[in-house]
Amino acid sequence: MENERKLEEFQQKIDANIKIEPKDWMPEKYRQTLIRQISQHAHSEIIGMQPEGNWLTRAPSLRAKKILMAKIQDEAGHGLYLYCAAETLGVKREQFLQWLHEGKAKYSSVFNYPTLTWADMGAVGWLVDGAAIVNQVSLQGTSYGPYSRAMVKICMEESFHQRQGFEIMVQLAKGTEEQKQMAQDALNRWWWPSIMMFGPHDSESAHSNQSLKWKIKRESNDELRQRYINKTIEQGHHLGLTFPDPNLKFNEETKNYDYSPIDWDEFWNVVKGNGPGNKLRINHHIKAHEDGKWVREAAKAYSKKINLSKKIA
Ligand code: FAQ
Repeated sequence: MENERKLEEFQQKIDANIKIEPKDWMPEKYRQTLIRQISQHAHSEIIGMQPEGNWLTRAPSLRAKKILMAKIQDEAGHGLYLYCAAETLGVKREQFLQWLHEGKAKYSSVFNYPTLTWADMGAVGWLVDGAAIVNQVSLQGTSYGPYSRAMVKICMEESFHQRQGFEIMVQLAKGTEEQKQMAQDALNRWWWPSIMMFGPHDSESAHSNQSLKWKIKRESNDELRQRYINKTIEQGHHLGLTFPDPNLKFNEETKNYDYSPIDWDEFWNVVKGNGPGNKLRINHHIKAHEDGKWVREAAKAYSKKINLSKKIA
């Protein structure tokens, strides 16, 4: 009875758009869903640094290198905000990383594809960050306070990232025939993976109904995917590039672009760990984590020393 009353009050708060804060009562499933989603999101930001890090030493100019470095650094910051938000739910960072390394925690499927040319830096910024923004702008209104506030800060930086990518695409699309081909090839390879980022169709989405009711998610996977497609097609036309989908067509009735069926076999194959880069990404993360052990130990020892000297003073 007591629990039912609490659940009812909780739902009333959600319906009234009152944010849930870490010390508030929340249903255990709400807490678990947030732990899963926010930590997956954090892992995506950190693993997402790898495909772009691949091109840092080969950027075509000092300007391009500085901008790419700043962008990648921002992604590390996003990961940190999100791990902090997830930690408010009572799980320690070390645990999140252990789940990632053991393959128990997911990260976005899109980061398992390779970045083969410099044009991929354009396509990742334009398409992957572009898709991430559509999702994250919506998540600014999520019901959990710490997640919502992290999203506001992240969105400001993501819009700069998307422009960084689009600028590279503009330069290549307006360049030589060979450069235009590079841009087209990158669009061909990144288009479908970026569409898959939004997850399975609503009818197949295991968590959507409950997450929408609790306003953890504010819009469904398909609604967000369609918004991303509509806005990105216009940008692609501006570049003079074509999308790798013969069925892409504006539908006068729905005012949306229709698109071909998504290859869900490919999506699930990547999600289950068999994409082109899954093993590489995780092994690299494990190695970086092990290599950084001495830094974490030194930081801990230093903070202990500071606390001790504060006590003495
Ligand atoms: N990849 O029931 P749903 C970025 C899983 S950040 C892998 O629909 P949900 C910045 C899902 O976990 C990009 N797995 O799930 C950047 C679930 O499995 P589970 C990351 C996926 O949670 C740019 C199962 O499928 N953004 O890019 C994917 O309600 C450039 C059933 O799915 C976020 O994480 C996928 N794409 O909705 C950084 C945003 N999709 O956990 C560097 C926050 C679904 O039960 C460079 N997350 N799955 O085993 C969300 O909005 C949601 O979690 C969704 C999925 C929409 C991703």
